[in-house]
Amino acid sequence: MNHINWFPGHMHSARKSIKKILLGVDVALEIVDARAPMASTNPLIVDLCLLAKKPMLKVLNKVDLADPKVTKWWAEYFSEVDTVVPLTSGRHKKKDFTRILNGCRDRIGLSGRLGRSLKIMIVGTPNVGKSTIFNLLARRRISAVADEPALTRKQQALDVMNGEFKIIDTPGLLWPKITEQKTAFCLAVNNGIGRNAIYEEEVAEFLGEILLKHYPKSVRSRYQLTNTVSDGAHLVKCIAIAKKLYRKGGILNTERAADLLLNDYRAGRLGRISLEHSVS
Ligand SMILES: Nc1nc2c(ncn2[C@@H]2O[C@H](COP(=O)(O)OP(=O)(O)OP(=O)(O)O)[C@@H](O)[C@H]2O)c(=O)[nH]1
Ligand SMILES: [Mg+2]
Repeated sequence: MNHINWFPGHMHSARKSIKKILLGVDVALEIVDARAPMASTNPLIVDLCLLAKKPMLKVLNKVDLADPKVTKWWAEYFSEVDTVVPLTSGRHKKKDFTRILNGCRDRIGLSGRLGRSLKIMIVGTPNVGKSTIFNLLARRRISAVADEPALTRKQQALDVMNGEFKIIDTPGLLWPKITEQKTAFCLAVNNGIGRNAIYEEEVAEFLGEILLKHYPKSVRSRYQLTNTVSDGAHLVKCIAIAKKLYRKGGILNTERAADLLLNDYRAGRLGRISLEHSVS
């Protein structure tokens, strides 16, 4: 696989406006996907925050889909290098609202803030749940939410709790050349890269490798596999056979099997799964 270059036009303007808006906010609330928190950390955003000297607060989102033991490990890891608010539920209960707000207040310290609103900018890679968190903080559905990358195309701001704080939702941002193969695949498995940018079957094979290594029981029972499965590509073939997915002429339809595997994973039908289990 060559490097991935999925940096649509709106991301160029998003990068420029994020850089500008950052100057006027108190804290950047960085949303990452708990299933792949390293891959979904955007180095471009980290650099912009460093440049603007703005504190960041990392939220591990979608924890309901991630492996709880692995999420606990990541939360501890990040709390040593960053300030993290690991959400305990993907359903975003009321306590997540309070936890995020308190996290932001703690991150910047309350001194000097009294009498004016706290400005929070929500940032992150595509499809990690930024607009969902925006709506959670807004306590109503304002921003459109869907399981597809680059849904939000423009930033939008809202005053909440009689102006006590202001939240800004921003479009998902990637960086121009994703050279690290594992990063690109993790983003793609989690539906964070446009489908035309990366070969779907390779993405499913990458997921297959992780499933066979860390969650073999889940995948074997889901597709009722009894034979030995050697690798990700073989897994996709076995799924095609198990689900009787054939093209005309009796050729195995591995494309549909790849799609099935990815959709089952994304919907949580394979259980709670993490893609990244360590830093490297
Ligand atoms: N299971 C689960 N799904 C979530 C969670 N947070 C968000 N989602 C879903 O993830 C998908 C993407 O959510 P959005 O809030 O649109 O993500 P976004 O980061 O704003 O996406 P872009 O604007 O495209 O960059 C939607 O289908 C949400 O319902 C969560 O904690 N758990
Ligand atoms: Mg959005």
